[in-house]
Amino acid sequence: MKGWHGSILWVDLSRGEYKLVGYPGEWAQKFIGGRGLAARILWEYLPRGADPLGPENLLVFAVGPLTGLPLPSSGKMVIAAKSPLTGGYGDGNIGSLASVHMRRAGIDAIVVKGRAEKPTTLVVRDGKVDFVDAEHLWGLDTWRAERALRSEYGKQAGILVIGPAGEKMVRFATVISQEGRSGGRPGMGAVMGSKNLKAVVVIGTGGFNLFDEKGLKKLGAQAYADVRRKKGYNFWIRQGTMATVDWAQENSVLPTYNFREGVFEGYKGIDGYRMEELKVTQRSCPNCNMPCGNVIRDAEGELSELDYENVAMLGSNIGLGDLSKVGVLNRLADQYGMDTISLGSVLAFAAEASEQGLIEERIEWGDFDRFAELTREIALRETELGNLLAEGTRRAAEKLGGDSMRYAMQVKGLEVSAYDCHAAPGMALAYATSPIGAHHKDAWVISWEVATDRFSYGPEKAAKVIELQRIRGGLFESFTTCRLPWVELGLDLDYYPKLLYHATGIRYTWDELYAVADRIYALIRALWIRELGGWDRSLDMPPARWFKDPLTKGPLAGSKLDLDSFRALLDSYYEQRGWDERGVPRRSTLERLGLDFTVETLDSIVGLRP
Ligand code: PTT
Ligand code: SF4
Repeated sequence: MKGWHGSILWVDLSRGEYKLVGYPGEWAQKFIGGRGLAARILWEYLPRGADPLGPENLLVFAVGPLTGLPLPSSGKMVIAAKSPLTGGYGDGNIGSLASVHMRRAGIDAIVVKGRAEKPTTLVVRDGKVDFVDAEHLWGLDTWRAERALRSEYGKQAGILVIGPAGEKMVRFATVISQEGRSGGRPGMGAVMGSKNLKAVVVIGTGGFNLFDEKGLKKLGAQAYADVRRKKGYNFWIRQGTMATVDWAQENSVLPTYNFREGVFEGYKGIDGYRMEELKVTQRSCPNCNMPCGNVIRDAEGELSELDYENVAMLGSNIGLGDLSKVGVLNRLADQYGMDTISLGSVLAFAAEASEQGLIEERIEWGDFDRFAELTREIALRETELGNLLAEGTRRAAEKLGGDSMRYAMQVKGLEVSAYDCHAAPGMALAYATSPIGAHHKDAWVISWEVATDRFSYGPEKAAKVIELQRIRGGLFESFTTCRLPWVELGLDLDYYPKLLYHATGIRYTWDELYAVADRIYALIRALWIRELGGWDRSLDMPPARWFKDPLTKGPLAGSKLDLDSFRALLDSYYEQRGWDERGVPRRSTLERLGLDFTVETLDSIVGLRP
């Protein structure tokens, strides 16, 4: 098999054992890698009903056949597990040298099970594993921990770490790399913490096992050159994803005051031009020639790497219009190792719950000092309120009761990312049907939506969401490379099947690639059904706020989603996917996609429809 190594590194932390094991070639061809491979592994080996924070949960680090190769932005990997935030399938995508090293180490996936007795660092060298004491690193923030490991294992080692939030099992703790890359929004850092796993160091020195290395290098070089020639390249280098702040304000989708509004009076203080004034340097993931890690000096004089999502959620969404202060909250999130999107959402939830008298303490919008303290309390689970918010908005609302679920901006337990949907039914559908909860990464349909008929609930919206889910959530997550060369600069998508051919020798047609993506989506849905023990279409509904509380400011004041129209849109989505009206894949769909192995289990849980 060319293009893949065909090996999974199994690590048992409870026993301190490991083994390198082959997996069926059919898995590689049918699921490609990254998210696809992770979902296939979890279906096969995750004990049904496992506690996400228990030793039986499996933590999967997976790369794909394009990862690490000399082609645009290929330094990415997927980290997946059963999520402690949602109870279903969870994953995230992180840019890290660790992904390149995994390829060179001859490993397609590392699967970690069990729980180490003491804090441990896993050191993987070309398929051999050392279990190294990490007691001296426990309690350190992600920057300090990574620096300590770097001085031990070298500047070029691949390093993934958790911070105090992961150790304390904050349900939205993430995995951090390179002091500013974060992956695994649905609590992948908490899963690492639950296993007493402080860090994973990967060092690989081998080759990539390619079908046609020369052809791949030639085409990869051409793609790199194309990226540089793109019209938007220079502005992208200046602002990266931060340009989205002004765009979101103009289109009334900038999350403001816990998604009550889509415009923010202080947006100029947090936009891409303000960022340019504060910018001190630029960083990137490995193998990338369009670096987007914009680093500013924050209000406390430290470096902070900004992205649109971070700034909108920790800026306008909590009423804070000073980018250097937003930068502090963003840096704290990176250092503690937790997701900025969920953090911004729980802080806004606290401010609104306080305004509504649901919690006693008065928390004011835009109160930077209190939000900074609260960030620490959440990360360390220090106070009653910090501990409550560390559970995420859904659990916090369940505990607070009253009307508080109205202020919990989440789907399936994962907090909504930074696009308001009062007047964007297609984007609301993208959140509602994302396979990990409300993440924008699978279908960022909103830019298309606002440029076409944004108020329509027609079937074309469901079709567009599915098309994007196929390309973004199915293919880029399984290739596994960064999707931004295509999304942001318009790199021709046809490069990818050709690159895949040079890597693997397999000529996938677009129909075959879409079938791979649909297979991955149906398998992930099957995993959710198995782990939750059933399915209900209310799990595919956006937050109630967008249906109930209309926007009061900006050109779209008065807008809100219409419930009946949205339900019809969801029906159309299910139908186009070959899922029944409950949101369960039909037996015929599972069989067509080659997922026969899920049929018996699903049938016994929900009774499959033909
Ligand atoms: C991603 C999510 C995003 S998506 C952002 S900003 W974005 C937030 N970034 C965080 C951060 O930073 N620190 C932190 N403590 N928490 C954060 N939470 C949020 O996490 C990221 C880039 C970006 S920046 C995006 S869109 C693209 N995402 C890709 C993806 O998902 N898949 C893929 N094949 N390519 C992608 N390319 C881009 O990567 P999650 P990263 Mg991220 C500091 O992890 O869990 O998927 O959530 O990985 O290396 O930081 O790169 O406007
Ligand atoms: Fe990383 Fe940005 Fe480059 Fe993508 S475009 S690989 S997120 S630096």
